Amino acid sequence: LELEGALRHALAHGEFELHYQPQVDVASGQVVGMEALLRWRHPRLGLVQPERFIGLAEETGLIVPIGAWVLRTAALQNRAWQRAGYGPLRIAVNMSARQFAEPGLAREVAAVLAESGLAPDSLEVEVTESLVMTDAEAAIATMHELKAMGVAMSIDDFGTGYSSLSYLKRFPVDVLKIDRSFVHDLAGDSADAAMVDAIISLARGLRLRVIAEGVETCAQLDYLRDQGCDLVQGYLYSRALPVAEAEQLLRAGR
Ligand code: G
Ligand code: G
Ligand code: MN
Ligand code: NA
Repeated sequence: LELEGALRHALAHGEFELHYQPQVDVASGQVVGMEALLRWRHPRLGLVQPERFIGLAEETGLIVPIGAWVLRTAALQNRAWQRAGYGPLRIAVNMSARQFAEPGLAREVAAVLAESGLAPDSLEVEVTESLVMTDAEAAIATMHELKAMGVAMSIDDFGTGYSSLSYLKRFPVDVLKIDRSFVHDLAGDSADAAMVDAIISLARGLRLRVIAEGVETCAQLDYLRDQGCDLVQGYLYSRALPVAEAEQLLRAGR
């Protein structure tokens, strides 16, 4: 209960911030996107990671207004970066099931795009398989609404959820994000390598882009490049950065 009050207070008093993790095109080495990741700048505890509070925010429904803040903040930030000349940049935002199930979500996304002036294809919405499977028909309908607006959709943590391939065929998605658990042991575990190969060829067959998460080593990057992975995200390139540092990185890469 105390944490719930603290979360409400945080939202009302501007204690949330977004950090941005670059997504790098494997072929060109350019930063082509950023994933927005929520942080809570607590006055006493310092920077609190989302694992500590997202669960409660979901349970209490606070994730709905918090998620709305994330969406708007990320869109305005990306538009500001584009205006500053940092090139075409896509911004990826994570969504919780509760937020995605809100009846007004597509309208809210449309309003944020209108306010920010961000092109719809500069926004990517990340959902997990478990989010979609919570109420598949409703989620697929919402995905179609967003798709129709030109917003990109990705499946986060792909391969760890419970959706079947027959469902994947019905998801109007543009991107599969290979979960970092598969990337971690790429060199040492032939089963993980087989999973990664399979996801990449699946993505290619379905004409989807594929992003590998949690890329930490050159060996992992080399492997992924050889397999035809489109984008990588991970500590090898950068952790999630506060705005000023993300901007420095964009400036350096321009
Ligand atoms: O940034 P990383 O640290 O530690 O993120 C941890 C988890 O929190 C990830 O699973 C990520 O998807 C989730 N997360 C981060 N930011 C958001 C957000 O804005 N909304 C939702 N729903 N989840 C988020
Ligand atoms: O939304 P998602 O579940 O993908 O959240 C991304 C999470 O992965 C965040 O917690 C982020 O801090 C973490 N992360 C990002 N890059 C790396 C990495 O290279 N290695 C590891 N172990 N974690 C990472
Ligand atoms: Mn994510
Ligand atoms: Na993930």
